[in-house]
Amino acid sequence: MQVRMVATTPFTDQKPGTSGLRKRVQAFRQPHYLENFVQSIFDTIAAPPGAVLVLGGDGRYYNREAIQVILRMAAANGFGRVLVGRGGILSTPAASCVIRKYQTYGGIILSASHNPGGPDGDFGIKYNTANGGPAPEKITEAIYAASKTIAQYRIADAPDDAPEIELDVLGDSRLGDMTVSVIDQVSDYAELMESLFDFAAIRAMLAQGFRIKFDAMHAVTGPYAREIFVNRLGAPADSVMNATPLPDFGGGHPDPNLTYAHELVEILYGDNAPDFGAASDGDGDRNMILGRHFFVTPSDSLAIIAANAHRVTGYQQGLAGIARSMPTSAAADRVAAALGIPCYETPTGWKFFGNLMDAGKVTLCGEESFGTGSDHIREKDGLWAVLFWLNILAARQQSVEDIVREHWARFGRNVYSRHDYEGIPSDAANGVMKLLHERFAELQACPEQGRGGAQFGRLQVKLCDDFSYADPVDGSISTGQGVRIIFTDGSRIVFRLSGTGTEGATLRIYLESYEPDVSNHHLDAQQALATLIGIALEISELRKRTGRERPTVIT
Ligand code: G16
Repeated sequence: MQVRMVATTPFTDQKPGTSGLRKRVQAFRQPHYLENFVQSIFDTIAAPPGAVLVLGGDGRYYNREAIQVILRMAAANGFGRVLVGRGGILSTPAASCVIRKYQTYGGIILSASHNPGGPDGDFGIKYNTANGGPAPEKITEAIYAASKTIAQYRIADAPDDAPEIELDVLGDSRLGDMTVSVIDQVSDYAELMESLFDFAAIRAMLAQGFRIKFDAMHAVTGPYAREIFVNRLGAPADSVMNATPLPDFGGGHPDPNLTYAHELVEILYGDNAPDFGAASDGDGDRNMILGRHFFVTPSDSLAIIAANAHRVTGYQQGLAGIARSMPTSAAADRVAAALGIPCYETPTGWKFFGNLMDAGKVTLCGEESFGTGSDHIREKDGLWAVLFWLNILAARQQSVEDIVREHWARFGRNVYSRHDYEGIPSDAANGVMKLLHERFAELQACPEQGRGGAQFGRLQVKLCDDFSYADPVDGSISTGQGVRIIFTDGSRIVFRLSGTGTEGATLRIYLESYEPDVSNHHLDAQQALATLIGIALEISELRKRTGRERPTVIT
């Protein structure tokens, strides 16, 4: 094997965002762009010679080419073995599962998650550590620092007789001193799921005529969903829709929410709707849960999963604690309080949950951005959440809607919505965030001047800040994680700029109020939150500054 040292110059824009480096495919296709970032990862993690790496992606456009490059770079950088999902495919949760099961040094996951794919779409790359989870900020910052000073990268030349490494046939092949092991991308993950949930009870429920529809959105979960729902649980084949992964996701936007998963939503809200619907995203870590004519917000889903965990095989020993990202509603906090377990509030990004899970402080984690998971792996897990719900449904023999309404009746309802303004000019978005910071003083109470917090009708501001987090395990501090405006009755508005977009800026507004009164639980969230929505628009001058009249996506 011939190893080449290739001279290169740094790119200035390789700063990982909320979840790895995400850019347009064209950006990754620039000469040296991918190689620079991969070498920056390898230089940062300094794996010992012979270390084992996991490699796979969500199958989006450019996945295969990138895998060929990364394999040759891994060989040149002294890795002993790389476990690659067949066809270069591994869902994000499956990659986490494989890293943990085979105790590898870490893994590289190729995905831009829910962002559209194709030649004009997005690509992404992230590094996961030996615990199976996304690299924490201190590592992603070090990777970024390395990318700013990189001068060369190492890559093995492909042999003339085998320019492409075979990815479609299970088994081992050699690349210089390194072994490339192509593994089944589904089986380890499916086995793990079977160990956590009562498959017999779910199978019996399906056999009795309980109908499900899972939308794989032409993304990575198709083969996983077929194996689990159809082959192992006996659901009819048409229970899984859009099950063939496509490099451009069929031209769709593989984000499981009410806007982008509209095909599924129409089925679940139509005549003769199935009992249960769910969807997952590009790389299989997100989930959306639907009942017949009913949508479960991700924040409620986390709370309901927590409140029902004792009914589910793998969680009967109890929960150590729960963690949720700051913008996620406090519904889970109420369940944690009732269970007498701690609830942690972290910044947005699954990477912040890793330490808590590794330290045994939490069992369940969740985010409003359609992410739910547990300490079975270190990524959020779309199919896991779907199976958790199916296990609860099999145990309770009630409809999704009845389970949610009973939950609200017991704990009260944290009415919740998120409004996204996508693709707005960065200057306008930054201007809104700056204005909000400038308004902290006028919005907050000032006891010296004998002034209370600003009053908006019956709502009075109690606190405004930019959220910061001190990790209780390693003490690291993360600042600037979202502007919070909290009112005296516990209602709140959060403003945040997304860290996963690739075009302009996406401004997210998170809205939450608490409604203990059952007679108001039937209200539509937008109706119930109308006052808060008005306040958010007024304080931020969002319409004036962005020229947008309404959000791009409401969830
Ligand atoms: C990623 C992160 C999540 C985060 C989400 C949205 O999800 O893993 O933790 O909540 O992005 O982040 P933002 O609001 O910054 O866009 P995924 O599914 O894209 O990997």
